[in-house]
Amino acid sequence: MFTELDPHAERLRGTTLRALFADDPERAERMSVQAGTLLLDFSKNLLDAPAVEALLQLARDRGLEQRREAMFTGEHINTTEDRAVLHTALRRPADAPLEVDGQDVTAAVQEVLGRMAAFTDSVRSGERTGATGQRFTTVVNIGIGGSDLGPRMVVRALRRSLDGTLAARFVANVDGADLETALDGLDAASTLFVVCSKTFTTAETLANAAAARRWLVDALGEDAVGRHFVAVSTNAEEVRTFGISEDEMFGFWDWVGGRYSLTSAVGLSIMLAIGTAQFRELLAGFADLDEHFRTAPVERNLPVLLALVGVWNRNVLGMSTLAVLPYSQDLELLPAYLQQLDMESNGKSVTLDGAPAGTDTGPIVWGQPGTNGQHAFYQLLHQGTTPVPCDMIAFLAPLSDLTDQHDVLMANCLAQTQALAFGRTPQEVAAAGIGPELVPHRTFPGNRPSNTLVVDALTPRALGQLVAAYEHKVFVQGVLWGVNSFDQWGVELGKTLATALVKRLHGEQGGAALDSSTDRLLTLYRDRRGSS
Ligand code: G6Q
Repeated sequence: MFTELDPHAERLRGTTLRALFADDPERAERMSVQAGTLLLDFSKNLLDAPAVEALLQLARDRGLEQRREAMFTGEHINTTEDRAVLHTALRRPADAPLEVDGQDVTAAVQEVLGRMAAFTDSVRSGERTGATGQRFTTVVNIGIGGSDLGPRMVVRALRRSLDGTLAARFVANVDGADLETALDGLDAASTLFVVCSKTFTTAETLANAAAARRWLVDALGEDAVGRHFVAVSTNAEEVRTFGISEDEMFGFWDWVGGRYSLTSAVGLSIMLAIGTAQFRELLAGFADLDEHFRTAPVERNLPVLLALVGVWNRNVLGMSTLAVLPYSQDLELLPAYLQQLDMESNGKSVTLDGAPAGTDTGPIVWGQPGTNGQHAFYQLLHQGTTPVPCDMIAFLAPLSDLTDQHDVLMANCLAQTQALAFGRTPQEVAAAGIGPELVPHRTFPGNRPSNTLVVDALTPRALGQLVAAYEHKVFVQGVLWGVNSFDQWGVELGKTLATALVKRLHGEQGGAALDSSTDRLLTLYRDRRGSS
C-alpha cells in the first residue's frame, strides 16, 4: 500500500534532519502553515518537498476533497451505522441553513443552543435556583467517554475564562470513588447535575446518576430532583424513565459522534462554567478551522498537512505511536482527549468495504504536559530504541501571571524539538571532553520527528481552533487508510460483555460457558464479596 511513496522513502533513507536543514535555509518557512491563530511547523520531520508533494497527491488520489465535501454536506459517510457525520454543523453560522435527511440541521442546532443559553443564563444569574431557593454554585457533569472527556478537558483548559460563578466537576468512572470525590464537600442545595449520555443506556453513567440522585434525595427529598437534574441526550424516552422531564433535556442527534460532541449540548457544563459568550467564542474557533479545512488548498491546509506527516511517520517510517506534549499545564487533559478522538476513530483494521486495511492505521496516542514529561519518559524519546513522533503544543502568550516562567517553558519546548531532531553525535560528545567509555551513553541519535504547533494564547477561540484541527486531521487520515472513523464497535463489545458479567455476578444463571481464566477470577471476586 502507498507504493507511490516508495521512491521518496528510498531517496530519504539514511538522510538526516541536520542535512535537510543544511540543504535548505528556508526549510522552516517552507514547511510551516498557518490556520487561524495556529502555526504548524512540520519542518522537523524526515520529509522533503517532493515527499510532501507525493503525500498531497496521495490524498487527492484517495478522494480527500470529495470525502471532505461529503462530510460537510451530510452524506451518510458513517456507513456501518448509516449516519451522516455532522459535528461541523454544530458550529455552522446561524444564517446558513443545511438540509440533511429532510431536516434543517442549522435550525435544529440553533434551537438547542438557544435553550442551552437561556438555561445557562438563568442558572448563572441566580434566577433559576435549587429546590430550597439557593443559588447553584457547582455543576456536576455525569458522563463517560465522549460525554465526559471533551467538557472536562475544555473546562480545565479555560481556567482563565472561569469567573467563579459556577464551578464544574466531572464524574465518569463507575468506580464509586469517582462520584464520592466529586461530591466531597458539596452542599446538595447548591448542586446542579447534568446527566450527559447520548444513548442514556451507558451503565456507568446510569449507575452514577442513580447514586447522585439518592445523595440528593437523602438531603433534600424526592421533590427536589426536578430542580437539580437536567439531561443531555438523544434518547428522550430513557431520560423520562430516569425522571427528568423533556423540558429539562437538551437534545442532539445521531449524526454527532460522542468524541466529536463537545460543541453540541454535551458542552452544556462548559457553557455553565464559562458563560454563553465565551462558549460562542469556542464555537467560533471550531468554525474558523472548519472553514479553513473546507476551503484552503490542500498544500496550505493545516489539518491535511498534520495528517499527512502522521501517515508518513506511521506508514513509511513505521512509527506506531504519537506523543502529544502540550507545554501548558492548563492543557493537561488534552492528550487524553486526543487519545480518544484519534484511537477510537482510526483504531480500525478493516476498510469501509470490510476488507483488511492492508496497512497500519491509527497510532497509539499518549502524552503528558511538558516540562513534567521531560523528567520522566522523555529519556526514551531521546535514546530509546522506539522512535516516537511528538506533537509539541506551545503558546506565545503566558498562561499564568508568572511570566518569567513562561520563558523557561518555551525554551524547554524548543530545546526538546532541537534535541530530538539533531541529537548529539559521538564526535560532539567526545569534543566536549567526555571520556570514550561514556561517549555511547551520551550520544543522541537525533532524527526523531516532531511537529511544533504554536498558538497565540489559550483563549476559547484558539482552543476551538486547536481541537477542530485535530478532528480534521483524524478525518484525513481515516480517508487515506480507507477506514470508517466514525463507528466504535470495539467500545460496544466491551459494554455488552460487561453487562453479561454483571448479571452473572448478581447470580443470574445460564449464558454461555466462560473461559477458565475469566471464570476463576469472577469466582474469586464473588467469594470475596460474599465474605465481606
Ligand atoms: C465516543 C464513544 C464513547 C461514548 C461513551 C458514552 O465516540 O462512542 O466514548 O461517548 O461510551 O456514551 P453515551 O454518551 O451514550 O453515554
